[in-house]
Amino acid sequence: MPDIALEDTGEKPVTPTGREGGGIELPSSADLAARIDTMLRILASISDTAPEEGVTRLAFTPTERAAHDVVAGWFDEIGLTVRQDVAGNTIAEDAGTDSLQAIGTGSHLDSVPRGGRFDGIAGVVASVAVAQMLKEQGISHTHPFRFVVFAGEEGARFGQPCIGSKAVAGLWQPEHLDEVTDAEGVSLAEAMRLVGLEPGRIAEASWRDKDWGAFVELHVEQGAVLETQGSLLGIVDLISGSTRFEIDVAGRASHSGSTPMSLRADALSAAAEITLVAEELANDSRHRGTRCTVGKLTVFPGSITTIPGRAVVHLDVRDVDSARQRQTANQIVRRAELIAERRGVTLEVRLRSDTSPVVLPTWIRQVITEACQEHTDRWRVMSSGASHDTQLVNTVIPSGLLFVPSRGGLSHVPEEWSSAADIARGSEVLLNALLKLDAHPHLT
Ligand code: HGY
Ligand code: MN
Ligand code: MN
Repeated sequence: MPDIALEDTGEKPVTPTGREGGGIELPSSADLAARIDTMLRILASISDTAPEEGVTRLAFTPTERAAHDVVAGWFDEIGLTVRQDVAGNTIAEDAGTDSLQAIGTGSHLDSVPRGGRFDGIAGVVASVAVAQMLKEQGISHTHPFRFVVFAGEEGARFGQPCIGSKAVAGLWQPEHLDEVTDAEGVSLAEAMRLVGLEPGRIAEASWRDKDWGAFVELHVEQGAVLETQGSLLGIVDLISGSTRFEIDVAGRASHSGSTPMSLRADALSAAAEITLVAEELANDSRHRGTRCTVGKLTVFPGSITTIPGRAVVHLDVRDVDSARQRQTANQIVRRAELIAERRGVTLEVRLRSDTSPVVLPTWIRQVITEACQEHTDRWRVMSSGASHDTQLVNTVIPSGLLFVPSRGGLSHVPEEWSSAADIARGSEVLLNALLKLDAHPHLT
């Protein structure tokens, strides 16, 4: 294989914050679960909300970058070379004995507002644990192993999920980064610049398939299938797609006392009907696998004695079927137009993001299955209702996704919880899967 030189892709070595003195030391090589628990606690403490309110570490905020710096410091301490790309992804490399395509693993550190301590974080901590086990056990591998912390996976702030992994997939045009804004009107490009990144060079973050051979992410399930089925590990065959859009309803604000019901154009009542239509469509028996959610409804002016003149419905349509996902979104819009006509309000529909469901490559899934089987027979193949960085990475290199159980199936809430023992088991299976990929005929 020719030497694969990593050209100057705008990546810069990361000098982990405050390693001299102020750094957060990598937990000692106590037993794996204890080590994982310590790392989880350290990362959970890096948040813009108090612990009892859950973790808030939004995309492209200084808080997200601080978490990246801590993990970069851990990889540095293990002896890996650590880089940050122009999109804010942190990439650590454990060189292989040969110059071959890299095998990667990793996940994300950003969260939803008041979210959990495990979504994304478990996969990052597992990748640190794998890097540590490789070093401690002196395990050599022919392919370079790369450990990735993706930036901005959650769509909560900008309505765009998987921002960093979309960059490695080469799917961003720099001008789009100016068009995407958060609720305060801050553009994604501006937010990236404010934390020292270079959005104008986003194309340089894209991965080339001659540099990368395979990728496997460990993630908490964020659902209750594993727990209710008594399984310990989930091997994902399909990741749901998501279409996220806003329906901005304009009615007529007026006095809540002196305006007769017959003369109203109540934007919130129309928005409420639209919300129930979304739920009705998803509950239709032909929609097994469709999930519609209005997680955010913004009402203006928001005063108890004023009829709402404007209401913005934020919709998230998820599906395992690509065509049905888009059809459902279109059906919601069509029904909303009929509601608007009847109620004398107007609509503006804004698409925020649209990601297709993806079937993950069977040969990677087979490798993960074999790795699971060597640890336990309590594994199952399953689909993912949540979206993941793997969905985007898989557009450029063959990828796989391994789940560990979520207690009560809760996620995106402070009550989100997975056991360090389950994550430790997942980390050992992940290490096993990476080593199997290292010897796989598809990657020699
Ligand atoms: O929203 C999701 O599906 C994921 O947790 N980012
Ligand atoms: Mn996630
Ligand atoms: Mn999430």
